[in-house]
Amino acid sequence: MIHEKYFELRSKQEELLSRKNEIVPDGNGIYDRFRYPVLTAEHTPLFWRYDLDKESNPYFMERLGINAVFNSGAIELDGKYYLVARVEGSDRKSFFAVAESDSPVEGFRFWDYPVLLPDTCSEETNVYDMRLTKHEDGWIYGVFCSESKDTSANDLSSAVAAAGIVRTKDLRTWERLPNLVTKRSPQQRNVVLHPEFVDGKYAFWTRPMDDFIETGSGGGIGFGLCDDITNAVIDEERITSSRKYHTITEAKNGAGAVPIKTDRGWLHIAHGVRNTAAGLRYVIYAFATALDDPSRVIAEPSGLLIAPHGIERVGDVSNVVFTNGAIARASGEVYIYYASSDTRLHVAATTIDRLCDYIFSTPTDPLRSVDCVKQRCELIDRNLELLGKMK
Ligand code: M1P
Repeated sequence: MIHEKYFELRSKQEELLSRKNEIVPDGNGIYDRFRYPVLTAEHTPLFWRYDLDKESNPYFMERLGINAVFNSGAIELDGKYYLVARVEGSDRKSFFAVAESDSPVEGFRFWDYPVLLPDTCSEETNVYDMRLTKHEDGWIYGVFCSESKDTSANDLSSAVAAAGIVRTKDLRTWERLPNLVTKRSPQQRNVVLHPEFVDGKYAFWTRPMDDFIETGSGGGIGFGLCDDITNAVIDEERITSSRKYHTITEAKNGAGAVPIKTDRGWLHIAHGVRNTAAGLRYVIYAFATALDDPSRVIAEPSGLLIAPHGIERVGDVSNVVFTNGAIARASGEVYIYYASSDTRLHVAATTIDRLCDYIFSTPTDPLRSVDCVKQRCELIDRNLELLGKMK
């Protein structure tokens, strides 16, 4: 017999799932934030968490709790919007689950079952942060972090991060391919498959790392080519958007959403990390690379695109915003799915035109305070002249 409490919780959850979202007024002109997150732990089906049977669960306890729903890959297929979210159980293990909606900003509902990836690596302990690439070869690829214990180290927490690769046509049946091998980088996270062939090869955005947390000698977002996606090996990685001293990327950075192709170049929405007295601070930034050479950065506006605001600043890993998915529609609308503080998932809406204007017309970071002041004074001069107030 189904516990009566289930019906109570289900009707409350229905209110959450059918809640309308709305733009937060007075945005910054670059994008609009929305009032409510698009996915949270409370969005997961009750039957993933509770044993509904009154006999075996008289107190209606959560048996397998969900701790957080965050970093999601995103894709539009046949006019519907799909998020492949990172769902983290109370046991700290993450897995993937598909949520679907007719709208890009509200109404996301999880499918009945999470994704059960083919189990090809017995050492793999955790999986997370899938990027979904609709590739010109006809497949949809999912590239994610495959984490295993580092058995060569004495430290209990030592781990190894690699890029796992799966492919699908419908988000239901997944074929697992061997993990990406990068000959010069011992670890990889935040790897993204480029949607087009480059010089006839598969192209990956990588993030070379010496260690599980620290990128060490890894200088930024890398780019590498491989001949065969079914046995992906990258010999050389070229650094594209590099980490820089005293910027938002000083500690590390990493590719986020699959690059968006425009007439002016490939638009990239990535994350940058810096250290603070309160720990690492993750923000989202943007840059563009050339159409004729996607590894060549042609515009990198100064500073950040999205920083954690208000409640976004608080969560399991506070002071973090992170993206691994965006949907660019043929109409020019762009939806950036970003998670806050490793806890919940939000959406920001913009357009290709607005993003291009932001990326190509925002000045670059002059890297020194004195030059930043000069840069700001030039803006003030122009504005005061326009206002007729120039001294
Ligand atoms: O906790 C913040 C983020 O940390 C990692 O990102 P990076 O590899 O750049 O440090 C990822 O584990 C990501 O999932 C997480 O949101």
